[in-house]
Amino acid sequence: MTMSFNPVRRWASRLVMATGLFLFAGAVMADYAMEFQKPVTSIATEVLKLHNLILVICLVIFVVVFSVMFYSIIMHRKSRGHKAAKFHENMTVEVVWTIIPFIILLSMAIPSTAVLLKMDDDTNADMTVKITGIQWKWKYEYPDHGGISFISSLTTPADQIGSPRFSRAGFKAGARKGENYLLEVDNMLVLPVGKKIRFLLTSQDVIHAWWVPSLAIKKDAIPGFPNYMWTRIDEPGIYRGQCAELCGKDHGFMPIVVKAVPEKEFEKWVSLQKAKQASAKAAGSKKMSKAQLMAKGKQIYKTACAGCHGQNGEGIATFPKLTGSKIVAGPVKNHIDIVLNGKKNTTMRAFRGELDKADIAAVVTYERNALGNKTGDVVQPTDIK
Ligand code: HEC
Ligand SMILES: [Cu+2]
Repeated sequence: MTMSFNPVRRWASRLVMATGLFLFAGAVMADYAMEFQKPVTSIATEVLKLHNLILVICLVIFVVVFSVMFYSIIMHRKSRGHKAAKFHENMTVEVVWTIIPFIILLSMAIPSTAVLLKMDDDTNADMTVKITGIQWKWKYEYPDHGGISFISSLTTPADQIGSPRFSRAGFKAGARKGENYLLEVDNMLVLPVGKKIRFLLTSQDVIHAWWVPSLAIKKDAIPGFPNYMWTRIDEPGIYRGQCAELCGKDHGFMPIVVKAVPEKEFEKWVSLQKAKQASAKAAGSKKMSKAQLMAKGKQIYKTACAGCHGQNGEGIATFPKLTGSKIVAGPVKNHIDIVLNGKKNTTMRAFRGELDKADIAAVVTYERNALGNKTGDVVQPTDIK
């Protein structure tokens, strides 16, 4: 076999390879859909159109500027005998290169401002939903619907997340990743279609951002400061998004899932939620068996506590382990107190607003009788003050 060192042939073969790779990449990318997510609100459609318009304007500028530049460089080069012109203060040129960019900017600014104004107009809403960012989950409240309120947290099993490079204590690597890997939650934000929904957005700890691409809304959730945005969803469906502001260790683990349903279905969901809320309240005054408390407690521990204290109570990084903890082994009163009220100036926050009495009783019972602890104590919802 002879090797060709002819530079022309070498470059030609490189070009063929690059073209092949490019075509191959195109075929692969077809699976990943290069386009934006399908817009399902009028605003999202307008945002997409605006994006396309500005992309085309930029492309035209690119082609025109580079064509003139390359034409001039090649056709008017020195070796052809051309000499650089020397002139100063050419009025015509200066007027032209001021006016053209001005017109281009206007052609972008006018449609952009129109869309921005529409996005900003949250008046005349049919209902309000309050969204609170919490490290690392979302809380949703429906003040217009009997104050329904719930927490929405990630449900992707830990074993899918574990990997040798990204090892989290207690996670086993290697499980096959599901279709909605890291974009699945226990409680979806259920919304009616065709209604103008106003969102009031804030945070309990650090800055988060609520973002669902197919609704084209994204805004910061800032502690101590309310932000507003709105949407009107046209098509029933499930739309997924994520926190879009780096908010700490589990920033990538606080997805958003919106379920848009017809109004009738929404009303049904509302009454179901109200009934659930009422029965949870009633559970606060009922006794539960130890097995019930342990099962409920385990589930709450996994979603609300394991992110810091570890799947098996071993603690993660600077977060303390609960296995053999003095508070867990000590008086029940102090244990309940730290879960209810948190500890000032630490990331151990008050769970008072997030968990109800039965939840707190269950998680405290669980921590005292699992995770390597064995106090034998059973805490009842009625013990939570
Ligand atoms: C964001 C991280 C985080 C989460 C989530 C969290 N904790 Fe904590 N927790 C801490 C930190 C930090 C401390 C240590 C506070 C201190 O300095 O005393 C702590 C301390 C505790 C203690 C006392 C441990 C000891 O020995 O001092 C208990 C009990 C406890 N947490 C229970 C819970 C329960 C129950 C949950 C879930 C409902 C939970 N924690 C969720 C961060 C967290
Ligand atoms: Cu966040």
